[in-house]
Amino acid sequence: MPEEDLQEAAELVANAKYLIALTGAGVSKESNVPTFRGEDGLWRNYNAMELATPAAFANDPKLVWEWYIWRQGLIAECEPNPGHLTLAKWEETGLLKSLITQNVDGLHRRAGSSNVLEVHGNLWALKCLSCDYHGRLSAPAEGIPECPDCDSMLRPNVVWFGESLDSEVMARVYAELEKATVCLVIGTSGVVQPAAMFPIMVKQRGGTIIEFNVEESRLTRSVDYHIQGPSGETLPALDSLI
Ligand code: BV8
Ligand code: ZN
Repeated sequence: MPEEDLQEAAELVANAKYLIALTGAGVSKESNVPTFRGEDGLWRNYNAMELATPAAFANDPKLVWEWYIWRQGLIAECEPNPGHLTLAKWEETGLLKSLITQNVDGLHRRAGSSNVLEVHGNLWALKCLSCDYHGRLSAPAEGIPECPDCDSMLRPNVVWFGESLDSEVMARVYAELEKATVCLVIGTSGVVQPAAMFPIMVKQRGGTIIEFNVEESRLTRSVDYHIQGPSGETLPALDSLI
């Protein structure tokens, strides 16, 4: 990564009128949370494209719950890394106005970020298939959880493929995209829609995109700066120049 890129990017971040961030699984990689499409990806072992769908759950809720319980057990052992902590610091100092994450691991909040928009839901959140009960696990589920109000089966309150993103969350996301002058794009392959469109919408309004990734993504050709390297190192490195 040429030093001048980082220096220029640091000036853009420090002087941003309205800075937002979009994160994906890569920001949690250094916390030992597997990414979705990497060599250790969740997809390879569990073919999540088949598991993270309403049809898979209807067909075999036990198998889908086993996958989520396995992920809950894994993520319960993970800690936020310096990349999460830097983003939380930038919110604390008023620099970062909002954080839009595709991740369901909850690590941004655990790092201290509070203005977090979880567009794909949260691994610990539950909702009932039959009534409007919503709950939250504090530890990995033990078997298929049942609704305390109507005894129906509960499901993870995450957004599966083919499901719409929560309309209230999306309204807040679009409001942030409207105001953003600089959008950080951290650890995402840019494969999943509509999240992959968010940085493009900022750019179309004249905003600047700064990408932090270990390799090129589907978004790289649209970004203004590509800061190469693990975000657990590159975000603190940029912070040290502010
Ligand atoms: C919807 C929750 C519409 C569940 C997830 C054909 C073409 C285009 C789109 C579609 C299509 N067919 C279907 C669609 C739509 C579909 C979609 O986008 N499919 C893709 C796969 C083709 N999208 C949907 O279905 C969405 N809903 O569109 O609804 C609709 C309209 C009307 C009415 C009804 C419906 C819902 C999508 C949400 C799916 N849910 N997760 C769960 O987690 O169990 S998505 C899942 O992928 C995760 O949330 C994850 O965050 C997300 C995106 O992946 P990434 O975060 O980018 O992770 P990935 O592994 O891919 O990449 C990691 C990156 O990190 C890499 O670039 C790597 O280089 C980098 N990295 C690695 N280490 C580091 C690093 N970077 C920095 N530092 C490091 N150390
Ligand atoms: Zn219920």
